[in-house]
Amino acid sequence: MSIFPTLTNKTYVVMGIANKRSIAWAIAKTLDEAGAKLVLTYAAERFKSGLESLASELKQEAILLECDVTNDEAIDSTFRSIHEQAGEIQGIAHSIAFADKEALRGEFSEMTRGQFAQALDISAYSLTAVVKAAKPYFAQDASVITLTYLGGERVVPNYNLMGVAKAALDSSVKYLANEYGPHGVRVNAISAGPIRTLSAKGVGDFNSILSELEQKAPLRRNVSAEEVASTGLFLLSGMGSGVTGEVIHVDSGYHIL
Ligand code: NDP
Ligand code: KAL
Repeated sequence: MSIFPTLTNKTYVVMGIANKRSIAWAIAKTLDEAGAKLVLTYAAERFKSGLESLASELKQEAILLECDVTNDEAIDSTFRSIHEQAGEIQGIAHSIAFADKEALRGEFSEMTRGQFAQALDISAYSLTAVVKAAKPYFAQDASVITLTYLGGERVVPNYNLMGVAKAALDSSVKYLANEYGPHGVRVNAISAGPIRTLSAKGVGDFNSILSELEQKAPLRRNVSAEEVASTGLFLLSGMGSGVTGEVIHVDSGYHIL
């Protein structure tokens, strides 16, 4: 008997696919493999055609919707539309973060008030905004995941204001888990090790972070987006029932050092 969960006829929303390297894309492929009905959201019209060609690789036909998470009305109308087109929502993968590149190098305190507010808005508040908008449409045992990073727990050079945003995100996961638990909705985070994606490109000293993990982490290797996605499948499916308010590190064990 296979223990691979079956998600046939269950609707999952995946937010944050920029391209084929995105962690969200690995999550979408894994959910698709498990038979889920997928809704993929993108930030702006210019990303639509790229996502359409990626989505054509999926087994099931996905619904594509624009959703800029800085806009409350856009979030509300996206979730209304998801409900109209796909019924109740079994789960959401929130894989979205942004900070001004200029603030992701050098001194932490050199950032501006505006850079700080934008990073916290897109990378932390958006999780709550999305959960709030989905509330009327959640299935009774729905599950939400978000992606976080170790730089929210301890100082990692150059991560700067994103570290503060991830700390806020991790804390939001706990408050949301407590509030939504009585409704049967679980909320968890995956803390991923460094993975070469568009976001990781050209920021900080990414290569040295990859090689430090390879040399020191218990597993002595880096992790793949697919490994993050299989933990995502566990949390988003019934296999993770009983787990909420948790941060699971998928980082070869680096965080224990
Ligand atoms: P990607 O660059 O592939 O994904 C980041 C996504 O954020 C993009 O799809 C981007 O959308 C989206 N986004 C930014 N601003 C907005 C907005 N206003 N509205 C909607 N979407 C927006 O990188 P990753 O896959 O690496 O990142 C996904 C998550 O994983 C992030 O939370 C990141 O912090 C986290 N993470 C990544 C790690 C890594 O090493 N890569 C390690 C640990 C955590 P668009 O392209 O359409 O603008
Ligand atoms: C310590 C690490 C090295 C890198 C330092 C900071 C990384 C911050 C992540 C943040 C999400 C990156 C950006 O916001 C980049 C942005 O300013 C420019 N890029 C874009 O606009 C592209 C086109 C779009 C698609 O990107 C976004 N985000 O919209 C952290 C490493 C080791 C681990 C990482 C990369 C963690 C993480 O949180 O992503």
